[in-house]
Amino acid sequence: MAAAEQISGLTAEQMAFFKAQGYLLIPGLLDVQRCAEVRDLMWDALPENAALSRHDPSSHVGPFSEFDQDHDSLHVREGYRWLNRRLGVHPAVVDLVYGTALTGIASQLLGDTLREPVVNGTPMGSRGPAWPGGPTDPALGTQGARGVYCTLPYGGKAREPDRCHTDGHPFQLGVVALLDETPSDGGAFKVWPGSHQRLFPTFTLRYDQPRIPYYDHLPSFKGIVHNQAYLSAIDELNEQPPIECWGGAGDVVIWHHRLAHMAGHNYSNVIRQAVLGDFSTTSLDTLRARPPQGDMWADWSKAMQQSAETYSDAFARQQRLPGATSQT
Ligand SMILES: O=C(O)CCC(=O)C(=O)O
Ligand SMILES: [Fe+2]
Repeated sequence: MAAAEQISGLTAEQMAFFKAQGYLLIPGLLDVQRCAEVRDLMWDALPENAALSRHDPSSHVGPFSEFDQDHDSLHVREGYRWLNRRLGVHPAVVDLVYGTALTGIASQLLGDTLREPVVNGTPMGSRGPAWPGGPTDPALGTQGARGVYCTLPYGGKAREPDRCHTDGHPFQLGVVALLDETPSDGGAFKVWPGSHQRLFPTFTLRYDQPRIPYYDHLPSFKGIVHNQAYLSAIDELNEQPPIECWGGAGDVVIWHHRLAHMAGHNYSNVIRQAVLGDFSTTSLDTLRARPPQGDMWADWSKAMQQSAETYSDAFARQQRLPGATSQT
């Protein structure tokens, strides 16, 4: 992709593809030096006596040993996952996600005032999990990116099927930026193309989700409630192959908030290192509980609303879409 094309944001074809498929791979968007800086920060944040050691690749294979594991929601080291959410508000990470390149693209797609990050503000996970033993809510108190999310190599672990999900918190546009070389089958983010169109109308609320309280003595329902239409759609999507967002440092995938996705399984021998972040507009405060009926792009920019969702076969192939044929 020519650098000149990126200066003023996305091309009409990139926007069309995003609209139709719910994701867009943007290779080489971010500064590789910044990526290297964030990799250093990740290693520097480990305790000095950790068994996981940067210069000993044999120590990179998961799961975390009992000695190294930590359930601190700001710096998780559990199983194969190493999530440093504290770094989500570090100036270098905020610069990667909310620097001019991605902010320009988010403005072009969302067409409204973006919520601004707070450098050195409150990171995701500051208020602990969403419910006892549950996941951490990416929106609760978060003033920066979600953080640096790593997946250790699985080593001899048996292969597992791919299983998709959608995120339970309100936002509009997701970003996953690779910090280092991530081979295919190496834990890259995976997306189910077109699933945003299938899933969007199954939600009760346009950006949010009904929540149910967690009670110890009534453990069958925890936090989020999904309806049958959504659950059936997820079952169907799980039968379809995802697109794998492998690549190198500085490569980015942007994705629609209702796109089905997963953290890939890491069958490589290198750690998957990525920054995850969300974009939202200030109008999300009023939009989030509206119903999902009508034009699903009504809240997006005029250019997105008008996009005809057409792109070439060659472009679809660059985006790794199997059996690519142009949509009309
Ligand atoms: O780490 C990843 O690639 C994805 C993680 C994810 O989907 C999530 O935390 O909701
Ligand atoms: Fe997710």
